[in-house]
Amino acid sequence: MAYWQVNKIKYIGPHQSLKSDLGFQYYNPEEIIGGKKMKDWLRFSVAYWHTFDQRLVDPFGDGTAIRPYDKYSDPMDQALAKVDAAFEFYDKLGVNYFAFHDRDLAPEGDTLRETNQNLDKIVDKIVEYQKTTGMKVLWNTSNLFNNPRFVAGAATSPYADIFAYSAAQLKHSLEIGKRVGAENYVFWGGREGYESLWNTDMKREQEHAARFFQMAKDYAKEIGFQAQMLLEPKPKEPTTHQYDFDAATTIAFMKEYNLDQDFKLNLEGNHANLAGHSYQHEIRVARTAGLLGSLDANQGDKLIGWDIDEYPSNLYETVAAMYEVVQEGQIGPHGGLNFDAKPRRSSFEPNDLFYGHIVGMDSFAAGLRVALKMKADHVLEDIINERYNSYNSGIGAQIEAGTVNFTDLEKYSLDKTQAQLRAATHSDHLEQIKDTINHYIIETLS
Ligand code: XLS
Ligand code: NI
Ligand code: NI
Repeated sequence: MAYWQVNKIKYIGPHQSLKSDLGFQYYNPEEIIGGKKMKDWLRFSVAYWHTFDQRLVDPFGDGTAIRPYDKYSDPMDQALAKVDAAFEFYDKLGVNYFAFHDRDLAPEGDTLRETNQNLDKIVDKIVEYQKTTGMKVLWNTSNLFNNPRFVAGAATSPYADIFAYSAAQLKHSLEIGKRVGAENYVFWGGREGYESLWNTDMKREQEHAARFFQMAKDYAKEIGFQAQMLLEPKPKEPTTHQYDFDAATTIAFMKEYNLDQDFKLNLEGNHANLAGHSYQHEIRVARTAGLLGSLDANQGDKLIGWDIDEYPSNLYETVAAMYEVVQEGQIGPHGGLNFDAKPRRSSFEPNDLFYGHIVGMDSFAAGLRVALKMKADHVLEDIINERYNSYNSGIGAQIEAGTVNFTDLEKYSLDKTQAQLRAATHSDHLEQIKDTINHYIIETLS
């Protein structure tokens, strides 16, 4: 039985008007571009939670979603039907990866033992599908934030029984990651932060979180689960302050607790905006530290300001993100673009899930095309090399080599006139750079 009333989505090339047909305008998976197939640059992943579980609720309204497995009222029957629907969806969309939380797949029982039994039954079915389809798991993770037991956090909960339960839940999630061959394992600390400092022992909570990550890494080693471990920063929401605020904060935490050898970062566009940064900034910070792992592809609405997880459509932002990826040569060692994104509440029909992924995939594919063209033409490289040119010889080279001190620099500078110093600087012509970027976007995509 077909769950989704669409044919396989194909590359149809740029269209001039609103499409009646579903198809990719910029994403051509097998096309070799910049030395690799497009699909290998981008490694798109469907997020199970948003795509198959999300009912399109908002804080003021019930879910509006119409989904093809709604007729199954028994939760386990529905969970099993969702797996069929999911694999048909991956095939029709033409993606090779998906991502999931433990709780996305199957309902909880009253004890962890019962919960694990439900989960294993669904994972059995997923593993069977993987054998026939070759579908891979970009990452899996554990939902340690929805259930009321996590009201005050999981690893950072002030209640030791909750820490213990979280560890036990995560243990099984790692075992499942191994069974499905997940390439990465993500930790998004849903409620790992505080509501108020007045009742919080911040140091103790952060030490507990670090201990939790260390134990997770040790257990993954013990069972031979080789996924790259990733921390996903987010500054706030649901808590007032999340400990993994942004890339820089999370890197400092990783270094303080010696986690930077085993963990990298999974960065999300909407989270970057909530932290007051651009997505590009977060990716640059991670790259600079050698800790770029993977990307959650979505965008926020700057006028709303919540984590609304829109499908990416802003070409300027996807160009900037892919510019960083192209400079890096890849997203991360095992990274991909996971659509941590959902349709708007008013886009409630099943096919809107395809439209959402298509605009997201096309936007990143377009971004990749533009970024590669800019790189081929050395547009920004030349500008940047020129800008730092004074460090390549003379006093600049001595500063970088560490062969001069303050006394030497005083001697060098003491009699320089203001006119000489002004002559040492140059206009950045930033407006011209932006005009050039616009030109590359329009030229490459038309
Ligand atoms: C929520 C997070 C979440 C993680 C996975 O804001 O983005 O979806 O990616 O737990
Ligand atoms: Ni995310
Ligand atoms: Ni998010």
